[in-house]
Amino acid sequence: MALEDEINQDELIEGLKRQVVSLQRDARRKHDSQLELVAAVREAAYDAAVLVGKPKPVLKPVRSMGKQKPLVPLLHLTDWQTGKKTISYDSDVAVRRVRHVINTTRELADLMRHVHPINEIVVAFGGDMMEGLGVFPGQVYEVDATAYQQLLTVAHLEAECILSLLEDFQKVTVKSVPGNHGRIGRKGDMPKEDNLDLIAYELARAYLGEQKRLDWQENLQWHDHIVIGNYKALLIHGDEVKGGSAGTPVPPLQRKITQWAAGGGPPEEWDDVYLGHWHQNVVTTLPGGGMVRMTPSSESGSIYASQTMGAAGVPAQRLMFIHPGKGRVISEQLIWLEDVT
Ligand SMILES: [Mn+2]
Repeated sequence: MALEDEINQDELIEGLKRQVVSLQRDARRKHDSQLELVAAVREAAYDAAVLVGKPKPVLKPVRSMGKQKPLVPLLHLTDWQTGKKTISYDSDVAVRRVRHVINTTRELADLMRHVHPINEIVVAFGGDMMEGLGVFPGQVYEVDATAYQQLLTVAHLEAECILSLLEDFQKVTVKSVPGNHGRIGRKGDMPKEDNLDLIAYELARAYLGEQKRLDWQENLQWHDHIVIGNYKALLIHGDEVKGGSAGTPVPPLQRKITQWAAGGGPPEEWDDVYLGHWHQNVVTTLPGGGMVRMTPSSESGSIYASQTMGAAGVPAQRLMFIHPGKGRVISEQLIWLEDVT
């Protein structure tokens, strides 16, 4: 056999081998296609949320913008409860809903840019970004991931949100507070600082690598302070407010925040308050004119919410546009999520 033929023969054999492997793979796939498809989709969703290596600094965006006064979006991301499993929610749905919020925010900011310069954004992480484990008895039956998995998914997702926003905004500022679901063990077992939310924020900051246009300071307190020009607001998780009745926490919420405003609260100056925790959309005005905005969760189908509050909240996150000169919100919207499944 000529050398040329031998090579061709070898190639042929190699080609056939590859084909056999591929056919075997196909056969196996068809065999449990249903199961494999489900597994593949789950894996893809997780993989996509996982960053590989340290990201390079994101390139500074260049945008043409309108001539009116500049605006700053304030995006309130809260109560993702990642890891919670209900009839319409699980870890994968959480990832898809969060991505939808980020994409919608980028689109809305682009629309506003026709009229107003928008160079920066403030992100407020409100806590309970993961469901946790052992927060209440029997919780282990209502999750699809261990605390370790939840922690990694959330930290990657938070980092991904910031990287995505850095593509569109010259400056990204992040404020963050822990929630009650990040608690490790039963209430009072461990110091407040031992909280999965706080660990995820720290991991996310580490994943982000060197991003010069990002300002995200560690905050171990139960409140954080949002300052956008003349606009000042308080960010809390919301479990500080106790004693809601008949499905609404509004009376105790108003009472507590009015007490804080009278000097019993955090020492910083603030007009508005942002909170989550209650998985409801509530906007209420304080006697002094400040606005309290309670943002829904991205979760849906909660039996607990149905039973205790008489309403399984409709999932959403909240986006405000702040006029830094006037020091107030000039427009806001809920980004509804029930169609993102
Ligand atoms: Mn909570």
